[in-house]
Amino acid sequence: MNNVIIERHRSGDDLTTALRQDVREGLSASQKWLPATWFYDARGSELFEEITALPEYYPTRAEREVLLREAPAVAAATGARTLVELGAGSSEKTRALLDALRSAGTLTGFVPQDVSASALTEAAEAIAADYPDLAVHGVVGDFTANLGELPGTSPRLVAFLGGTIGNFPPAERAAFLRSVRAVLKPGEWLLLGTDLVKDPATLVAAYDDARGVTAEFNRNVLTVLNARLGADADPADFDHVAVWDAEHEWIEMRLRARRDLVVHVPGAGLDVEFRAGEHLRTEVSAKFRPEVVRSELADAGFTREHWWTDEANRFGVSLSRAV
Ligand code: AVJ
Repeated sequence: MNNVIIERHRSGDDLTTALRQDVREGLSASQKWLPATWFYDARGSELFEEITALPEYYPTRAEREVLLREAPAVAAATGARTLVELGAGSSEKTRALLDALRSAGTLTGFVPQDVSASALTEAAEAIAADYPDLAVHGVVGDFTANLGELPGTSPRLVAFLGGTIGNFPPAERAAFLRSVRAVLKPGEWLLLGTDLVKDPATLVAAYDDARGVTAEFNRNVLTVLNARLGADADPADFDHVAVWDAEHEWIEMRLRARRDLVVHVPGAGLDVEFRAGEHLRTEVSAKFRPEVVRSELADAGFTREHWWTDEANRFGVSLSRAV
């Protein structure tokens, strides 16, 4: 294949440095926490793909339903020449957009970006093989850090799908949307997927499936600590916990220590003590109300031109234009 290049903004060393910082901050806090990005080594990305096929995990299917139905409308509205996908993962749902933009005759380039080098490379190569006329320019990096360096010909359409925006706490979410706006020219586009507030039982089941795949995904962050920072965490010492925080309207995933224990993290110069029952927060996944998404987009300098949901109203997709 000669229509694919992969650019690395983050080496393995950069990742280790960033993880060390996050560990020093989050694991020495009185309420222990880590950012959700650390699930996604090769194994974590695979586990997430497995999650997307679980009966309880509706967001992927709901979003795919919207994209399959509305991709032609996205293509007609945007006339995008470049599709940039942040946190692309396997890019499976993105094919609906690529197909529609290709049929519309405007698309020349696809820029998938992801923190996981293995997931990104695999996805970029698969797409390059299936779309031989498309210039595929993969970027391995963190979508918060490397936005300014995203390539592509105007008009660009930035897609941030899956509801991953919900992983940011509110203040960081606003900063992130502003930074996306800052790299776009007026008239360029953002396609944003947001999971919607719904009954807590449905939400909790989506993050605590019967087969335990999400539990394994959650514990994978410990394996990443062990591999990158020489830690000695035993995943079997922690239970998977998923709770709905009704005040903040987000799901929290946590790991709960089954006994008093110490995790040594030599790569961060830290010994982390857990009391039996103590929680480590590993993810927040915020759920949204349609009007809040619109106003947050407006605050960041976007006009929402389309709002689509699946038939069952579980998941929303916003198409917005940079003001
Ligand atoms: C990939 C961030 C959208 O928050 O639903 C799946 C990750 N965590 N199950 C989400 C996830 C637990 C997922 N995102």
